[in-house]
Amino acid sequence: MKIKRMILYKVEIPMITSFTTSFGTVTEKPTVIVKVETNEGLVGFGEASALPFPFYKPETTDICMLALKEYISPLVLNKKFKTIEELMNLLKPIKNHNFSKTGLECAVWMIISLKEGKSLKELLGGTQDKIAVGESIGIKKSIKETLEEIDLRLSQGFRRTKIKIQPGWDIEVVKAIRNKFGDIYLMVDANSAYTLSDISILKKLDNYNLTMIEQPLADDDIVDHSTLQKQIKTPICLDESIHSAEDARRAIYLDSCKIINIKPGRVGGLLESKKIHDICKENKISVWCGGMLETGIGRAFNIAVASLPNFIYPADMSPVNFFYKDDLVKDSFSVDKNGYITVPNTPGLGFEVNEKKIQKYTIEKLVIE
Ligand code: OSB
Ligand code: MG
Repeated sequence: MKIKRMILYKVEIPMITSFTTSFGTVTEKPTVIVKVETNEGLVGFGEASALPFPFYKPETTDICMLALKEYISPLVLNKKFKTIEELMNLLKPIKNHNFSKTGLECAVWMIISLKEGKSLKELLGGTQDKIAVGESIGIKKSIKETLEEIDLRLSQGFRRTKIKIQPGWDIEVVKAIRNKFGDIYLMVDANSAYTLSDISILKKLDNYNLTMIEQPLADDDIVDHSTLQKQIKTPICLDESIHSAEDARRAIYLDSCKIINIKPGRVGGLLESKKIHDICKENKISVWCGGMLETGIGRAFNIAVASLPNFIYPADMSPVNFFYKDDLVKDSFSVDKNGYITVPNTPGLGFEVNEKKIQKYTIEKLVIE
């Protein structure tokens, strides 16, 4: 097949609530929707779910627009390819830009899924019919507010509680959660807020029986994560540090983590996600699916990935309407009363893309042919 045309939509759906982590507060979350049209008349959509600022990863929403237009599209437009492997080989000269690549790659997965009449789950080799879900709870104004949100989510059936931490918002809040809710399934995500000099805080956290601590140290520091993992019993989960299966191999080699958070956007797509999944499985490292506050389009691909067998821990996959006033698919997924999402079995995205909504929330559009 050949890609005849790509349309990039920078879309911004108003948020219901802001989301605060150690790296900053997301109050607006523009995203890039990539529409791909092939010479055979097939159409697919993907999402490049970077943040609007470079505080999580350097690639931002605007950088995705630029990279897709200037660097990615010239390498793929009107070029022949049969498989995702061949598509990604065309993109090999481009370093990083994983969110941008994911936007395109996912749109092509959708097209192949439609063409072959197989669901994304089937194409990927997914084995799980449903995905366990936990909410990722941002840093709040008060401990009281945090406890209230946890209470609500537990009553709604969510399988796991993840809270964001940073120096000054860590031991006390974890302690308050344990005091109120006892031995619930609890984990924390630091988004790189600590260094090895904070070892005394990290050792204190170690006493609270957390399922894992996500990305305590810098995103380029699997060496220090290895040093830290030797000193604490809580499993370290890497998020920001892992951009590829090669990164996963090195982190496993150094014993820098016991768990990996796989986000298709961060690692450059579903194919790379599967490679990370596979190398982790071989090495008895369990994985789970993270999120980038995607719309229903991006989340649909995450759901497909999370159906692979080694996705053991609940996913960061709270419904789109937790964050946004609207969505870009018609009947988005929901979380049932036991905290599970059912994985679609239909070809394509598994959810109907609402192009009217894409147009409604578009703030910038580029047609590339
Ligand atoms: O570290 O997992 C993270 C959102 C934006 C950037 C980084 C992270 C997150 C989340 C939200 O935790 C997860 C979600 O999409 O629900
Ligand atoms: Mg994280």
